[in-house]
Amino acid sequence: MTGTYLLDYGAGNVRSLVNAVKKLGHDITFVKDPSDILKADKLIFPGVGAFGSAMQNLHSKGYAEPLKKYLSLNKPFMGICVGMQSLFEGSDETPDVPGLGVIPGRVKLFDSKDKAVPHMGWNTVRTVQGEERMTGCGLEVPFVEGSPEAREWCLTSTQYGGEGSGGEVFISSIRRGNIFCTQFHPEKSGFAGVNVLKAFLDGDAAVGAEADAALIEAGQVAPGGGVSVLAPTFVPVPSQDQFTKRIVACLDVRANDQGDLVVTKGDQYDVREQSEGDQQGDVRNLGKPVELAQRYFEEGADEITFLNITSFRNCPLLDLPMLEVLRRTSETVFVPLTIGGGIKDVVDPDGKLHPALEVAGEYFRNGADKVSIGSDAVYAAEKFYALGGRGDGTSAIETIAYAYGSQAVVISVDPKKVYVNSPSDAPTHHVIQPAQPGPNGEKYCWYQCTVSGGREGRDMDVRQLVIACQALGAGEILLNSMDQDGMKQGYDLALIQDVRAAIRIPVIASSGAGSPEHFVEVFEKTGVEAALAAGIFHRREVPLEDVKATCVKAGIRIRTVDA
Ligand code: 1PR
Repeated sequence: MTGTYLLDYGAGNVRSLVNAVKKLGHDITFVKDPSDILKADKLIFPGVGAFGSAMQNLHSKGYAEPLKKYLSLNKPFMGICVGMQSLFEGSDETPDVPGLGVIPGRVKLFDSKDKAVPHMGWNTVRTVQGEERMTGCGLEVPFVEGSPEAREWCLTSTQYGGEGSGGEVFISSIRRGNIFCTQFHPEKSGFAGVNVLKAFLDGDAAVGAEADAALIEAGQVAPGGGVSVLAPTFVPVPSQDQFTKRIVACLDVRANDQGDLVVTKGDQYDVREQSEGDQQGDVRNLGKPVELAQRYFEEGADEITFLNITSFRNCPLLDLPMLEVLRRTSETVFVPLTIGGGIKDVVDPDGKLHPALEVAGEYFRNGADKVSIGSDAVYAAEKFYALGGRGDGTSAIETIAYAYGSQAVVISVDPKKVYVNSPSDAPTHHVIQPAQPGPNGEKYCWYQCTVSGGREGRDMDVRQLVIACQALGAGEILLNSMDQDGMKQGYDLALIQDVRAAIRIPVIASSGAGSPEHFVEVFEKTGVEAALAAGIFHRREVPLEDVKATCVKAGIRIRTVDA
């Protein structure tokens, strides 16, 4: 059968792409056999995950040679993220695994000296003539260093980091003949990104002109993943860093006492209504997960996070409600989706054990772009220190990062303040001076990590946790605060500053937002890459648009909503 084919090797979230293609009124057939590749009129290769595992899969499934043949015939091809990177000669992400070698040059990791790496977020692409065409949002972006011949492939470039030594310019899209690739994921880049995809699908055989036009139209677009591409010498015009701060909407999800899946929200993690006497209050019900996610997408959320907050119970692999939430959300929401809660080894009722990697894979295949690990990250960090500061390759962080890339692994941290009179009262922990003294006048505190949704404190401080998680391969930290959660008094700036300074991976500030000014404050005072809120959005107390407008007014670079 001819038509448009999707080259999927079984890793990562291709559901969102298929949903976007269908929404645009096109059919798409999955490549099931190597011979399908040459039958395609148009081929989309949405590489997801890490470079090494992508290449290994291409070879083991027998797709590499037919793909090279297809490309040599100059048939319409769209590569996305790792689908673009695989065309190069190799990647620093997995240095010993060669790429297809169609494009000269290698994919290199960003330098993290002056900026958070991976590149997670929205950014702007410029044509080589210097026009700004759109904002691309990276789930993660590495960069490609090219030879002079690779210059001919570069369609757009993007700068990450400031001027001078810290700024790096990478290739954000390429085109040559009918080969068109984007480092970002158009299906995760809002409506503008979907239009880029439309241009490829609607165009006739020569895809280039249509895709170029869509890039010009796009205005603002979104995320890429992987390790991105660069050669600063390609860029004939001065570039400018347009990387934006992200606003994340978070949905804490659980079944209420009637068994309906609802978005709930706690104060300091207590999600039940106040009640009289011994009676347990009802679980707060703030709406339906899919509907709320849709609303936040339309209002301009840069990412949406779902947390299954009753995951401390053992959930069988097919935790159907959350999978269904993802499946349905990814039909209409085209920004990155994160799912957290229960990313750990799970045991089915029949006793069958499923490793965390398998659990995560199930979520990725159902529409998640990232998974967020809470309790299991604390246990992995404990093991890391017990082994003298190294992993043994078996933790959820390590296995998922290896298969899907570090950009797909978020660590959700649930810290609680422990006040002390003097640093010597907590000799094994990193102690700071909080803005306000403790209830008994204590001048110091440390932040204790908890597991099981804050139910159990562990002998580990936040700094120890995030350093270990970064070393194990995590790509981002979602930093909650049990003390600030739901209080609407602003983020815990001392905690966030401390974590931001300790690691180089991106940090999402969470817990306590009560006004648009709190977002400005956390961006200005801590330098975090993203800020998350829940309660104020669910209760419509602060519209997302107001948050963005206030940030823009304060001179903070923010993605404006695309139409
Ligand atoms: O341990 O890997 O199974 O993950 C469990 C996940 O569920 C963790 O990410 C943990 O943070 C989350 N969780 C568990 N119990 C609760 C609870 O509230 N009872 N939610 C919970 C944590 C915190 C934030 C919240 C922000 C912003 N929620 O995600 O959305 O604090 O709120 P605000 O803007 O209203 O202040 P595992």
